[in-house]
Amino acid sequence: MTKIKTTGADAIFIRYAVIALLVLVAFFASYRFALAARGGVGTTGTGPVATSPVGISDSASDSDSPACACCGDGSGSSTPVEGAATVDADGVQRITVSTDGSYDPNVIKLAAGVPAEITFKAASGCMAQVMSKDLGFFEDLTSGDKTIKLDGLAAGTYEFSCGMQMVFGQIVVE
Ligand SMILES: [Cu+2]
Repeated sequence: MTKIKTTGADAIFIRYAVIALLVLVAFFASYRFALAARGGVGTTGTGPVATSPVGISDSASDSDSPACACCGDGSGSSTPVEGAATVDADGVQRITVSTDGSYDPNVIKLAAGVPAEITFKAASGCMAQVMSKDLGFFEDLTSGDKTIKLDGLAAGTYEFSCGMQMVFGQIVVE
């Protein structure tokens, strides 16, 4: 009788061990699937190429947001803020642009044909550099305010942005 009892107990033990093993296998399978779906680990053969770009762009945007709030919110906070330069007694039109998260103003109005000086306030992080391919400048703002000196411009719209080209502004010459 004792022998039968022990074999019965063994059978139950094996049954539970098999169930536990199946649960573990199912758990790891779903865990791996979740990782692959997120593109975190490209261990599954089917889609490492397809999933990794998603993973990279996800992690890039995730790491960008805390590093520079301007880039994360840049698209949302880029509502046009107009500001016109004032022509000083020396015949130069001047305007100062603040760089706190976005350019303020981000639509800079200049008079055509009048020398201009645009001063960008000191900035760090996302806004650390200001650049314009249209006007051919690239300035570092980490050491302090920088003044861009421009000859009288022809009428038109000139784009500028942060060094990463994520936060934008326009110089509208009329
Ligand atoms: Cu930026």
